Amino acid sequence: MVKRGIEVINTTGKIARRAVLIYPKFYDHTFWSFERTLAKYTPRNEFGLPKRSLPPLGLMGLFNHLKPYYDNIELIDRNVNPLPLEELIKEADHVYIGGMIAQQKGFLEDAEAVKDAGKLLIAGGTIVDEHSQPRLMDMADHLVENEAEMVIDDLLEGLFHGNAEKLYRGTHAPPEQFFQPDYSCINMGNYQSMSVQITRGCPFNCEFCDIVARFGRKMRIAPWEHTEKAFRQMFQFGWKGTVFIVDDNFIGNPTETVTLLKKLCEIETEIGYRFPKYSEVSLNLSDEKPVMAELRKWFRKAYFIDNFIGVETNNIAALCETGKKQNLRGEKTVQEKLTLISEETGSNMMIGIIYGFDSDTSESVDDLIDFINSTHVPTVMVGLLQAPRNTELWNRMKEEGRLVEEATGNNSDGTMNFIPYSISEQEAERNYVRILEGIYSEDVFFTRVKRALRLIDPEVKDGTKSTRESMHCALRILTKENSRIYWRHLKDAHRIARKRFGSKTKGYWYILSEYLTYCARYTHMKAQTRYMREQIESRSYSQWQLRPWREIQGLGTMRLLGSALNVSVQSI
Ligand code: B12
Ligand code: SF4
Repeated sequence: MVKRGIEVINTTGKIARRAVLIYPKFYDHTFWSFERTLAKYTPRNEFGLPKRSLPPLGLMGLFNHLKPYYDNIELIDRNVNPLPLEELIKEADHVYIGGMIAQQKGFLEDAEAVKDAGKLLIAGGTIVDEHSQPRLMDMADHLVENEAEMVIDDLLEGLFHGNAEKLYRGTHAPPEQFFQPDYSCINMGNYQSMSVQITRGCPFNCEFCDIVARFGRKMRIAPWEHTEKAFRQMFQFGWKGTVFIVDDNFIGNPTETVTLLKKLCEIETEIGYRFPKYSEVSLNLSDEKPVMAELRKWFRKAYFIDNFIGVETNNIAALCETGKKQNLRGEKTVQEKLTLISEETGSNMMIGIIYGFDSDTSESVDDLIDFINSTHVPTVMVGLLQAPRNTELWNRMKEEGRLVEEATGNNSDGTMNFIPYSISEQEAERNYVRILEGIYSEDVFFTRVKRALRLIDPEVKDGTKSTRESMHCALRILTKENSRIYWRHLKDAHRIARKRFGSKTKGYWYILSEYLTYCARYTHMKAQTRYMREQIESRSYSQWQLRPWREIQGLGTMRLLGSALNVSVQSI
């Protein structure tokens, strides 16, 4: 492994005195931010602001890597710390800034402030894209695109010698090189959950997904010592909450995942604490193969309380079109597969749904709503189909002349960046609101909640937040926004819990606390649904956005699209 930067700098000293790492603010309401839930129910952070869901893991790893090269280094999450940026970076020689496209506004604001203060600016994270981020490319002194591990030392060496390049393009790092996060660089109390990354990559190749382009199809698994260290550190620093294993498909290599789960159980037995965990997995977790049955068993033992699954749609033609064949395997229906997973893992799940495939129509919306409402899954992330750069869908849309603009980087903002085939863009957006309202009305949501409460049962039922914090949240959920709704369904939750586990047992309290978690999420979903309706109702549409591609093609593309669209398509 080439480690030129490290060797040269180690023999000659530090790169500079002080570095500050910045995680910019998220401004827009997004599905996963759950900011309304966090603002209303959780205790405040150290600055008196609402907690955030998760810490900036990429920067925590970068922090650890950079530590030896500066006398002084600090990580600041701007979603947590409200102090003015100018003050925070006053003493810094180098400012590193990283994040995702959904942070674009905050990113550019901070980048501008850093440059105004005359500091050296280094940008990285999934936002960095030579083609779609021209302002950032202009503003930053140095940028790292893709994974940073294989190029970071070249950058450091360049900074040291004053000859660093403008853009470093990372390649897939071998797992032993993965940055290891340093959990001491954040105040864990500012977050609702902690995160760990164990693997990168996914063996599948769904047409719309940029994960494969980003991380490859071969699973790269961090050495066990990295994972063990992360869990030990979280425990050592007193973390007692949930841990999100952020891997894009934690079961990409099922045999290896079984081994990992066994090791997680061992280490947690040794430290005497079981973190409630959640992750992202593909639907083939329900397959009949023995290794999948083994996996489901170990998910339960390893105390997974939730898993996110990309179900995408009930439209079989759409699944074929998008190459999501793993969702079509076997004889079982999707509902049966989801039920089996919850029954055998004991954990609940969140599912992702996408609308806007070529074979989706306005008529298929009701089917989709009915399908979602027939499951036991309360938390459903619905998005309109987007074609991010570097995906096969992007290439196809470009080839077919349907691409209109860059994807927004927020897959649940009700926008599409290409012309849908069977419906117009306007119809797609209106149908999006219909879907949200169809699945987040009180009756259907709480029906799904009650189904979930009848199924979930992870092996260990302790280990969640401290009683004081839980009580604080519970009190707020039952006294603030929508509280009448939450009281109304509480008696059913109580009955289900009592019938399954007897009164006031651990199982009983587990079910009730899960019920309250769903209530808290509902506050966010309901507000997000309202917000999306307002957003979409306020949009205006050009002629070409009122027709599906199917018709536009028939009418003659050029005449309908007009010059404005042609300019933007050609520039992409
Ligand atoms: C965990 C996660 C989240 C978490 C927490 C994120 C947080 N801290 O706020 C939650 C669940 C809240 C979340 C939410 C969202 N997410 Co998200 N999320 C992820 C996920 C699964 C893992 C991120 C992670 O921790 N990776 C591990 C670390 C080690 O990797 P990393 O951060 O990329 O860092 C590496 C490099 O980028 C680099 N690096 C990072 N920063 C910097 C800075 C500098 C200076 C340098 C040099 C290098 C560098 O170094 C690291 C090692 O190589 C990624 C997918 C993925 N695998 O990356 C999606 C991902 C980042 N999310 C995405 C999206 C779209 C969203 C949402 C908009 C979804 C939605 N509709 O709600 C929201 C927006 C967030 C919000 N708060 O509102 C997209 C972003 C697309 C893009 N190009 O920006 C991704 C890539 C998934 C995808 N393929 O679509 N997300
Ligand atoms: S299974 Fe998930 S992570 Fe893998 S390619 Fe498909 S959408 Fe992407």
